[in-house]
Amino acid sequence: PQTLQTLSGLRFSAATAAFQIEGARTLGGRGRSIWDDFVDAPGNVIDGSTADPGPDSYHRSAEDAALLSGLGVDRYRFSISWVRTIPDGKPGATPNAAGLDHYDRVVDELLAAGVTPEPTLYHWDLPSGLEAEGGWLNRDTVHRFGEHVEAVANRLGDRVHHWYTINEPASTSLQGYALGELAPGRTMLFDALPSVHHQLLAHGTAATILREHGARQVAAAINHSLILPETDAESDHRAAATLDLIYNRLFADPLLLGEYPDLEELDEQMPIHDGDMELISAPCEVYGLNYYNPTTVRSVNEGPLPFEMVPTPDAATTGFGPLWPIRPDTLRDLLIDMRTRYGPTLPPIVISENGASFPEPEVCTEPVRDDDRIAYLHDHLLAVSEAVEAGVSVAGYTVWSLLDNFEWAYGYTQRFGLVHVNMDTGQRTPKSSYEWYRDLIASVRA
Ligand code: GCO
Repeated sequence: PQTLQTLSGLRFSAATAAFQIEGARTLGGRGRSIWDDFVDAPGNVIDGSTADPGPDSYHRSAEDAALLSGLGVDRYRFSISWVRTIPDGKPGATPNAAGLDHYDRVVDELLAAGVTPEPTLYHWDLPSGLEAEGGWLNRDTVHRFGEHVEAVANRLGDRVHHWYTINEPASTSLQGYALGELAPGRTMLFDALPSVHHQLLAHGTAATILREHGARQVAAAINHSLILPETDAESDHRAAATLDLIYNRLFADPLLLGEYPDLEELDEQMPIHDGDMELISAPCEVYGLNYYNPTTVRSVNEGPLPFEMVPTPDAATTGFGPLWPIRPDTLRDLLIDMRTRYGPTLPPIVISENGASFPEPEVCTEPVRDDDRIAYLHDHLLAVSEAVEAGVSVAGYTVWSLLDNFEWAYGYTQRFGLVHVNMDTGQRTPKSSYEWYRDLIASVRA
């Protein structure tokens, strides 16, 4: 459609993450991460699946590259597993050659397919040995991460110039350390806050190392959500402001303004050392932003948190049900809010993830007709184009995900792919949305 022509300057991409697609958890000298521990403990993953073999991209990366080439995307966002490069995460370890060889091959396959690699250096697979020493609550983890980044940059920095540092630190802190829904499954509530600071420091540390290796684009991938009060009551507005603080500003303010928002109401302090905020807020070429849905909250007086998430009124939902409403207009509003809040310190935004799961068959005999996904993606791209027309600078858009994959605690029950994957055989079958995205990219380029 005509209106999407405003997007002709964007780079288009599709995303995956190592633990969600690779399988091969015990091959190539790979070590154990907090996600291996999480999936191996009974009861954590809804369908008991372990991500292995899953889409088996460890063995099928050439097929994935061919699918990306057929899609016509400019770029591919995938992640490099820390436990493949430094299996135990220990200080001063010699990097694991087989792990680096694997990503070397992946990069060459992508370049040969005409797709620019844009790897993420941390998509949740923290080495278990580091979690035993406090994980992201421990400042040393930042230095260990730097060693992983150094090993990867040494090996790939001649061919890879676009990088993501850390992925969705809010999910790790809130769901991983505060609420226990994701690995490492800790339930520390507000005591989890140091994990925020250390992940942001990991971003800054990685950015410095990558720039020394000639990086042209470095960004974190920050998940945001527009927070809506359930009613117009003042208490609901206050609850929404608190969640907005914890979910959005806690990450964007330090990255873009070099300071944390006022955390007095949380009665917590960040473990900041001299120089940290400068490192965290060193300017980046783009701001990576993952967006899926708004969050509606109501205020509550009892319990550990001052708010509770509730269904968004009158919104259609994805495969996840009522807490994943479909409201593309909130992406437009969030992008405009970002610009209003951060003004000239906000670089162009790259949507580093956007997508949806819908109930789809485990085995397909003919291509899945995922009209609901096409509508979701189309409407969110339209929202992006409205934000662009309103003056927000957007440099790229990324679909989550190229492939159906291991959806964390939801195992294989939530399918996000443009390409269907049979998890028993690894067979890949493009869905209608794959053809739609391919045609969309071609048409905005025309
Ligand atoms: C992330 C996301 C992805 C999810 C996607 C759908 O960390 O980037 O959590 O890994 O699969 O957001 O839930």
